[in-house]
Amino acid sequence: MIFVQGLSNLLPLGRAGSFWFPPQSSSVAAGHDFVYDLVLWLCIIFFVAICGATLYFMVKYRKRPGHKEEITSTHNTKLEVTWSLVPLALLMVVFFISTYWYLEMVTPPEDDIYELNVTAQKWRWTFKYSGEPIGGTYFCKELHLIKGQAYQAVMTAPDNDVLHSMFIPAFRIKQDCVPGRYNRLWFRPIELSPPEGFDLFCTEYCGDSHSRMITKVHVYETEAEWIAGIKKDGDLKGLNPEDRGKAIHAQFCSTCHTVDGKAGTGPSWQGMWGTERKLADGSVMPYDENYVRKSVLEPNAHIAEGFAKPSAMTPFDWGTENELYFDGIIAYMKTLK
Ligand code: HEC
Ligand SMILES: [Cu+2]
Repeated sequence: MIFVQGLSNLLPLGRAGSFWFPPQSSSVAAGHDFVYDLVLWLCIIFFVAICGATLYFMVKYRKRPGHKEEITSTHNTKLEVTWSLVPLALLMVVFFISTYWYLEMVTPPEDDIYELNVTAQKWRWTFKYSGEPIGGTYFCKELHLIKGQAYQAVMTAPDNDVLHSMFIPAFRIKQDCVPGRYNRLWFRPIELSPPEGFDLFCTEYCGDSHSRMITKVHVYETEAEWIAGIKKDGDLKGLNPEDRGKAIHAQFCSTCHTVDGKAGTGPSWQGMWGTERKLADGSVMPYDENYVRKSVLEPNAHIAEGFAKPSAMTPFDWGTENELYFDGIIAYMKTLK
């Protein structure tokens, strides 16, 4: 019974998704699944046919009294041409269909396409939205999209970081984020997301907290909902500096820095503000605004005692929003007595 259920899961179930995939929610998902199912079914049919024939012949021509060994035939042109041409034809079908859908996936449409920046950094995602019609620049934790709109993601990771890869199963798309390089990926959502959002994973093993490098994708019906979603996620201007710093810590720093004195990948922030910081090279720096700012923009400039160079931390840079972010981080650190 379980076996039969398992087999029925192999059937392509269309837009509703299947055993293997969530519902098809982008413009390339149906093509992707078609190619996947085609290859899967070709493999299943040939596997069953070849194993079945092997077993059948093993039994039929087994050694037993009264049966003499057959002389092995050395050549059969018709058979050989058939078993060469049939697989060739099937492979050509697979090749052309896959190529068609691959080109669909890598060729952005000509119509208006919204460009957004994706930064993958140990161990979180940042989606940067700026320009019209949003007004202002926002660094979001989650990906916000409008149904039917085409998007071009320009993706990267900071210089000393490691490889990451953005995978959105509902969209059937995946692209690497390479330190110090830019990659592009376009997509067009065709379905609204469920209330909790679609999943977004990092699919390139990237260290300690790789498994925490997950987030959500929201697909909205209208532009107004989309802008509201972005502002709710990435707007720090409305918060007072301490709360802003707390939000920044949660979004960017908490995978490595605790605020309760516990050890992490980096030193805890608790009780550090205003102290003298011993560095790995034996010198001492005041733990103040300059030290914090420098540590964030250039982690390798000063290495804290007990840590090695190169720092596990890669630089953070919020561009024109830097003052807003540092103001918040510093105000929050001051509260961590
Ligand atoms: C991938 C892990 C990681 C992330 C994420 C991270 N850091 Fe760090 N951070 C470290 C490590 C490791 C050190 C110690 C080595 C060094 O001095 O660079 C450090 C050091 C620091 C220091 C110096 C601390 C001290 O006690 O001397 C500051 C300040 C700092 N980080 C701020 C931040 C801020 C702000 C963020 C978030 C915007 C952040 N870090 C995100 C790993 C990380
Ligand atoms: Cu990653």
